[in-house]
Amino acid sequence: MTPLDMPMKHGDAGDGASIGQRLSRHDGKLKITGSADYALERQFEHAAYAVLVPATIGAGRVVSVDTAAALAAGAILVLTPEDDLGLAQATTFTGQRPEGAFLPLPHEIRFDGQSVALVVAESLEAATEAARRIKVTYEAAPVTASLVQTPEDAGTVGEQFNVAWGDAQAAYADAPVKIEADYHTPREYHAAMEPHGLIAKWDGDRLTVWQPSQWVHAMARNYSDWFGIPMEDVRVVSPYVGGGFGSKGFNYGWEALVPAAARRLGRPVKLALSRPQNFNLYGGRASTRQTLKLGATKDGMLQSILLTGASETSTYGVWPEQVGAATPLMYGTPNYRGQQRIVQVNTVTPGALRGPGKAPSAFGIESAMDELAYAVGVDPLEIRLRNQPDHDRMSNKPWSTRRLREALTEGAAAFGWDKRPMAPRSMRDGHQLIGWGVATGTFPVIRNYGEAEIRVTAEGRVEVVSGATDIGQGTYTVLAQTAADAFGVPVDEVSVRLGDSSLPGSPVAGGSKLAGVMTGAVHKAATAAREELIGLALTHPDSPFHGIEANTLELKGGRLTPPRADAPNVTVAELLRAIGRDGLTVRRDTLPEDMQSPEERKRAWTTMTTAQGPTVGDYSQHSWCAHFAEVRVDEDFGTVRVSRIVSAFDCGLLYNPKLVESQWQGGIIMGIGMALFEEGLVDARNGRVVNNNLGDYLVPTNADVPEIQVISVGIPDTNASLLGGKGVGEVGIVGVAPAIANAVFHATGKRVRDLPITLEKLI
Ligand code: MCN
Ligand code: MOS
Repeated sequence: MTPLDMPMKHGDAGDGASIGQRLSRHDGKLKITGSADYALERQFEHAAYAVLVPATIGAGRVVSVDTAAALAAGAILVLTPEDDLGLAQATTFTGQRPEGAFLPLPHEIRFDGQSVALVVAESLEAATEAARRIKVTYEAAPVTASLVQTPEDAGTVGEQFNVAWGDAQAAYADAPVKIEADYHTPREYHAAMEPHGLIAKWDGDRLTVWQPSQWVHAMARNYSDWFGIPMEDVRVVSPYVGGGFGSKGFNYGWEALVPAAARRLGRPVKLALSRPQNFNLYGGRASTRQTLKLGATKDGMLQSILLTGASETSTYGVWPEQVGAATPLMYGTPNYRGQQRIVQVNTVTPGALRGPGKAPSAFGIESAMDELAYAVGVDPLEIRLRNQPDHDRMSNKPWSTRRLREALTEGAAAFGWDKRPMAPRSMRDGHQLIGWGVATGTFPVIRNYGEAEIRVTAEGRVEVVSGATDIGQGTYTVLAQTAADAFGVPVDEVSVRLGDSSLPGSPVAGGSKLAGVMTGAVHKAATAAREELIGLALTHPDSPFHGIEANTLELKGGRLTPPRADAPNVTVAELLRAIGRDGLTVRRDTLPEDMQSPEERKRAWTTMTTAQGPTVGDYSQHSWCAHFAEVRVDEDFGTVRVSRIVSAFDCGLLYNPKLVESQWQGGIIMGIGMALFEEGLVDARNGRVVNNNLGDYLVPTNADVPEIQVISVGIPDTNASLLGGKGVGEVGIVGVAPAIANAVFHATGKRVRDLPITLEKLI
């Protein structure tokens, strides 16, 4: 079934109140029943199958690749560093296009697992076997395996995100109470169920790519740049995605090999990464270290925060995992200084993973605040309430909405925080030590532009058409709700088509902004369609409303009615039939007047240069949350179980509370993973990620996840988005790990500053 055939199955009356309803996810049933057509599951006649051959050294050079045995074993094509693929560099998300040729199979090896060849055969099995027979000769070089190995002052590629106000060093020196601690977070991975990969098919000089994607437009531009063909001749299709979590937003270099092979062979080629390759052919969250110094008065009022951080990146790309992303926003300190270095190691370039920067940042500051609470003997909830800032000191702007105080108090009430004894090790149940912890989190509101088309069919149904993607977070569903309200039909009458770069423009489903951006664009297009229809109804000579004395009509529940009761009352379909129209198509975008040129439009839909940060405009805009966690720690074995979580959020207006709760819970579950399980283990000899599979890289399973109660304390914030919603997708993970670490301290008296909290750190 295609998205167009799938109506939303819900019974609101189309009276303008679909937004705010708890509709189930449009793609839910399709995914559960196996009828969602994932990009990588498309079948093509004469398709060939590709496998990537990984480097077995962590740094050095490929001297030669012997392909004879692979070709003898059935490979129909092998691409190696010797092949000139004739590719050009692609525009990056910053809008820059580097000069020169693009080499997806460079001789230089920068990390273990880097692709050294692509092997294509008639089946996946044949390609896998042939790939095994590729013999690569290397010249190995010394490896810098990870941040842990690197001295504090080595390999820095730039100090970034330096933030300062007041005189933090002097204030720290003068502070009566001082806290200083180091925090560390390891490499973490997206671990989406659906692997990365693509199917490429050429029709003459036109390329179609089926690929799981958070951003089809940017990927289409990327292929057009690499292959030197117009963007109109590239189509990227991604109707359903089995999880991305930040990893499917941009192209990776090895992806260029698949269309290149398809062109050489003159047939479709498919590549799906193996699970281990999903750990090293694109980057997860960079490992981070941070030293925090907090200076405070004896009653726990912050005087100074000093942050020095470092995160790892590759030797060929810079990904800054901003350990100071949340730190300056959380508390009202009069003095602040934050600095960060980026250190090069032999890894694939790290990337965005749900809550990038904010998640490790919150682990630092929210653990340190707990340490301060114990140093001054003030309850951890109370010390947070005392230090709430009245405005954003970094930008010197007022908060648009910041209901973190409400999140803290309402979350605490639902959790029963007032019964918490202050002393560690004061609650137990047999052999289990029980602890309660609190921590807060934030995520910026990012704004951008979008485009949408509304098609009204002869039957009076409404189709929403956009190239935006639904990666599981609910785009199909909230856009149907938005169109239903703005146009005036029941949501069952709306269908949504997404995930195709030939459709109207959209920014990335990333940065927790797509819902705010695209509900705005769909609202605009659907409102325009409604006005156009009403205009036709009033002016068309064959309309039943022609000549009535009214300057407008109501469109509600799919029916057009004039203000006067005795006048005609017709359905959208009846009107269209009367005036001899078989439908109506209206396309709108939210780009300003001066950004309407073809170049500006391309820039808007394919780069991040039009995204606006949280302090563009008069306010500082963010989503906020407070997490309360209960843990049970086995006194003998040190095993930690999270037994209860209550979290309260300010994300503004919720377009669909059911989906929002699911987003928050999903983020919280990933936070449990961050706290207790997830850690990419790197072999110090060669930089190899050794637990590169879902058996050894642990993520929370159902048995690890307790009941999670989520509460909304938000109010509509129309500075943040047209309908008043703030970002939802990522804020849930931010602050969960420190809430759990703080609960572990409360249970055991042991402060773990090095994630994940595994049993050997507690015994
Ligand atoms: N929503 C809402 N009301 C709001 C805001 C959002 O009802 N005020 C709901 C909608 O259902 C919307 C969803 O929350 O579809 C997420 O909206 P938003 O916060 O705008 O985030 P995006 O649409 O930009 O989605 C991306 C975001 C990110 S950045 C990551 S990472 C992440 C996340 O979403 N990856 C996910 N959630 C994910 N969920 C799933 N299932 N899979 C992923 O890969
Ligand atoms: Mo989300 S990490 O911004 O895709």
